Amino acid sequence: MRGLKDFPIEERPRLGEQLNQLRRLLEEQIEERLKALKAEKREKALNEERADITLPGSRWERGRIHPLTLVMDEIIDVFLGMGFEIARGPDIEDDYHNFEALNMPRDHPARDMQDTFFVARDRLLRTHTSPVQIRVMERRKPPLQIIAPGAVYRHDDDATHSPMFHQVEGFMVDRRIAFTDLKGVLTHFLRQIFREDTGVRFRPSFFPFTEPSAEIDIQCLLCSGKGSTAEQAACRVCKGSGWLEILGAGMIDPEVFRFVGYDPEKVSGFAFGMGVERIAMLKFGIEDIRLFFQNDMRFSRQFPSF
Ligand code: 2U9
Repeated sequence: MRGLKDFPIEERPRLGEQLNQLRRLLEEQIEERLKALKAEKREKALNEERADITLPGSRWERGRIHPLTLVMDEIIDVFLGMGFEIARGPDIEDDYHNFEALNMPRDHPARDMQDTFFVARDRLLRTHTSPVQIRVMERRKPPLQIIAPGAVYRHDDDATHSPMFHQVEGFMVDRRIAFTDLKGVLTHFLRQIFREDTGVRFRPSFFPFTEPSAEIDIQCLLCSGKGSTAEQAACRVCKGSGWLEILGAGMIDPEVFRFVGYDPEKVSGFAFGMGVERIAMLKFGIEDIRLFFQNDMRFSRQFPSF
């Protein structure tokens, strides 16, 4: 078309007409081919991309109850069965309720055992749930049977220590509560949580807030107290001793009663504490505490769902 001007003027109308015809022809053919290609594509899609509406839908994996929740609930159930009440308190505590009222004065070496996260001069992440029980005693009079479950925080981090972990502590306070009450309640508890015939051992120990104090062991869950396996190797779980430390406990120190305004000549009581992660690890054979907090479904899937 552009070259038309190079031809003599009288020939231009005829040439123009022919060119126009040629253009129409090309346009028609391109249009036709385009239609054919589109039809072909649609035909192919209809054949190949057929949806199978009989296939089952994809499912969301069902969630699980966290193993720590399972164990925590089991522990709580046993104490509710013996008439204990549940008490809760703040995760951020003051120095007085976390330490001083529990017979751990400022700058006393007793505090070394609980490496503490301070959030302000007088505010800290509670290192145990004992302050919950101090707060209950400040408000109420005996008789009291309380458990205090919850998260606690210590500056510790390895395969068996996590900077955040869970405790269940508890106490019983009334007139004439004796060490035999402690033994009876905790032996019953352990035989409900582990086996009815579990061997239980009380060893003398020390805590700033109890006197006398004890650590309580159960017979090893793997070797049943024998300390070794069939191949005569030292048991992997109890390292050959036959026993597993599972609880701390004792008679509440008279000093603690004075702090909350109770007369230690009139009331007595026992208290105990346990780490929930430790119990769950022993119960389920978990070797690294960090698995509880990684939220990996390959771990979670292994525990019973509801
Ligand atoms: C009050 C008075 C006394 C709570 C107790 C323990 C012994 C104990 C440890 C177990 C493993 C902490 O998680 S752990 O590291 N606990 O050994 N706890 S007696 O005594 C109390 C509590 C409250 C008012």
